[in-house]
Amino acid sequence: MMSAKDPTPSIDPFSLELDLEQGLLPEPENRIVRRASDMRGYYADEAALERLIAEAGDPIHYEVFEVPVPEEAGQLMYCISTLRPGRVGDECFMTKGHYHTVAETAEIYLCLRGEGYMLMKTSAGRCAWERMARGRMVYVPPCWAHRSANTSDGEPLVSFCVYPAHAGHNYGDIQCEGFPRRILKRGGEVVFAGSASPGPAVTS
Ligand code: S6P
Ligand code: ZN
Repeated sequence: MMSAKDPTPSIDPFSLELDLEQGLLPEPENRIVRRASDMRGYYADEAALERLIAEAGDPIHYEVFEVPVPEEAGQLMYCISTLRPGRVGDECFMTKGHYHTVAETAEIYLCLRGEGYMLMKTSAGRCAWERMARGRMVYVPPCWAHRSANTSDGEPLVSFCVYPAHAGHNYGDIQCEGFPRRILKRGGEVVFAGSASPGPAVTS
């Protein structure tokens, strides 16, 4: 553990080569997998999700690949997040979304592949979204919950994410509140629909 008195870092410098075309992290130590069945309660069309689980063999929704660093203040965690394309009803495949447990921690997403949006909200009811596409970076400020959605018709949405290693993930609040908007695709167009899930009204 680093401290001001003992600045000895707990890991040594290192480097690695990312496959920026495919969006691959070499030799990840952790692979977090979220399947359709892990997403119960998140989509508006619950019946469509159940059909997807039953008829498509509970497909993978998204994966997170990590080579973890110590979860201590001062370190930067990094990972690759890969969100598959697809719809539940007309709602685009999305991540669960979370606040950071240490709310005052920001995050950077650098999109490597695909297209989509980063949907963000504060507990005070502000809502925002930013477009994700190869080469675009999204800055998620402290205290903003964040969820990504894949709006493409066949390509994964792949991002390289960096955030303070002690940030932690708070999923419970989003499970209760949802987001004020849902990202749909109708007739080939992306639609930001008001959400029927409980939660604060959109104020911006
Ligand atoms: C971590 C960062 C991402 C997400 C990933 C999956 O702080 O924001 O790595 O973990 O995109 O999303 P979620 O909401 O299921 O953690
Ligand atoms: Zn995060």
